[in-house]
Amino acid sequence: MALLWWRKQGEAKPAGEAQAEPAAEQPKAQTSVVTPGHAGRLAPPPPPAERASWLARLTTGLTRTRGRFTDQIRGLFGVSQKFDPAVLDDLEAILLQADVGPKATTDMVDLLRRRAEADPAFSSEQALAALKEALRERLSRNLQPLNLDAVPSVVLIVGVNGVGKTTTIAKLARLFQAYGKRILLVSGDTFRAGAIEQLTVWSQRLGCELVRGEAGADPSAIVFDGMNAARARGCDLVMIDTAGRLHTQSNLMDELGKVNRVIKKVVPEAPHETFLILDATTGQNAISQAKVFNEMVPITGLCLTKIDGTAKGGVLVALADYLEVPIRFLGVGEGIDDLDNFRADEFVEALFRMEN
Ligand SMILES: Nc1nc2c(ncn2[C@@H]2O[C@H](COP(=O)(O)OP(=O)(O)O)[C@@H](O)[C@H]2O)c(=O)[nH]1
Ligand SMILES: [Mg+2]
Repeated sequence: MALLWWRKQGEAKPAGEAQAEPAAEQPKAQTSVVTPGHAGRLAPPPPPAERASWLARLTTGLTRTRGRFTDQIRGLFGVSQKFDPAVLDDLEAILLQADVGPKATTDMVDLLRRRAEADPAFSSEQALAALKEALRERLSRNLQPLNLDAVPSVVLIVGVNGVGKTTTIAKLARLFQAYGKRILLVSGDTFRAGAIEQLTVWSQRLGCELVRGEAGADPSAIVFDGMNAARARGCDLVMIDTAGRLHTQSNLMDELGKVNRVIKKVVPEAPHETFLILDATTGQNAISQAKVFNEMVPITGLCLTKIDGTAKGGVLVALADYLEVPIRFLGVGEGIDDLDNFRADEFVEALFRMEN
């Protein structure tokens, strides 16, 4: 299978404009490069073609959403062979409960009503197929190839506290390693005690290089050193962890802007991708988080974590509707292999699967 998420050769995005940096922002920090050890290292990642168990994991991860969403929909459409428009009120309630959002809900209910009006023989089976198709279409709206062909490519990871940023970095590193990428991690979360150690442990287990600094240090200084180290060492991919922050914490939000500018100082067209990590259990609130973060750093993709912990997997539809960035990756558990690319058709298939 083609690498869905590498931008194809010759499709390079126009480089972003580099911003002039005031001298006062020239960062300095005590950083260290930690090279990977061997003790306790994970076995090499399986080649992508062998990650076939993903559909099963995704299906299991969506169990709670299926319980509240898919099974109820199936119930509605299973009553009679001929589609009965009377079920549309219930369908509307189910879609809203699953956090699909008012826009997609209205559109999909209207679509089924029109189809039923136009065709007296419109069946429940056809209605279910039309609903699945509408979901697929909405979910794949913003899809575009990943912009990670440059060497080094830089991925900035942002999001509020506890959504799974650091864990997602580890999972992504594992996934990219399977494609043969040499990865350097940068511990830009100097705010929360234990964050540096958490990333250090992952870097050792994965066998990735790591640039880290002291707790409380200026994150942009560490990022600056990390960017230079990646260039000097010929790494393919730099992934930058950041502290969790809320939109109310204006100093931390400003810090994110500064980190972004420092990245550009070393590689003007970077970060090539900025992923906002969203906890799927947050539901509709994820949309406002995305809007706020996007004002500080342009978000290029979304990673949804904790799909396994939510009955509101429908929020992906709302995210695809209200935001113009693609959903990139899904996390379905705490394990290192519990993450993969988001693919709309696969997601809908897993959502409507009868059994695991
Ligand atoms: N169930 C589940 N837990 C997750 C997932 N991703 C992350 N977590 C857990 O969420 C918690 C916070 O993760 P962490 O990466 O430290 O969040 P951060 O503060 O954003 O860096 C940890 O206990 C993770 O194991 C996921 O996809 N599913
Ligand atoms: Mg973290």
